[in-house]
Amino acid sequence: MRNILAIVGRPNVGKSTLFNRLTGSREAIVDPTSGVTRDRHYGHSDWNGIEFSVIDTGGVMIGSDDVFEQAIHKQVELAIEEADTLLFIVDGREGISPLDEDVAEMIRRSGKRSFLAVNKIDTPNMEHLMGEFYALGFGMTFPLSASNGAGTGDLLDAIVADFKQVAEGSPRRLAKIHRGWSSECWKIILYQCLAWQ
Ligand SMILES: Nc1nc2c(ncn2[C@@H]2O[C@H](COP(=O)(O)OP(=O)(O)OP(=O)(O)O)[C@@H](O)[C@H]2O)c(=O)[nH]1
Ligand SMILES: [Mg+2]
Repeated sequence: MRNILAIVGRPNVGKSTLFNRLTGSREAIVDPTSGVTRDRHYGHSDWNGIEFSVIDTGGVMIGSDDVFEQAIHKQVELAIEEADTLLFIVDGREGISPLDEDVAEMIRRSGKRSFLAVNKIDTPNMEHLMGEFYALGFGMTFPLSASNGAGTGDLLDAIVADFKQVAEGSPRRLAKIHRGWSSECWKIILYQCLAWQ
């Protein structure tokens, strides 16, 4: 089973806030200063009984001369490689920035299943702010408040729809062992049949 979700976006849009909400932790540092998250951050979450891994990434600054920003960019590329689904976060209150367009392009190039969440939509009367973000060309676009949790249900329903469910009561390790066993098992039976003939 893979089920790996990477949260990506430019700095300060609320990636770590969402990561903490999904993983039920305070592991990722949330701060109003940009560029706080530098390394990839791994956590575990589940929604409606479907388990998945979450990767929090640093805010992407494309084409920057700053060595730290270049390092963060590398980390994000690695997270995109590792994940099978990408969650692109933008800041609904600030509108589309050129950096958002760069990140959108990076995600498109990856060819991976992706979702766009317009964050900081804390109240229903802010939903009109969503409008301009459809121009980024993501079919699956959701309003979100990572701070108060609004919108996370619909977003997660869509994200886990393609994730594989681990059978109830069977730990992931068991599922892996079982999968390994079955092919080995068939090989042994085949060899024994051949030996007996
Ligand atoms: N109003 C509002 N503020 C939010 C929301 N989500 C995050 N914030 C605030 O936005 C700021 C940045 O949040 P982070 O979660 O650190 O953002 P990030 O994308 O991880 O930032 P970097 O790690 O620097 O890339 C913090 O001050 C958060 O409290 C939200 O849904 N609504
Ligand atoms: Mg962060």
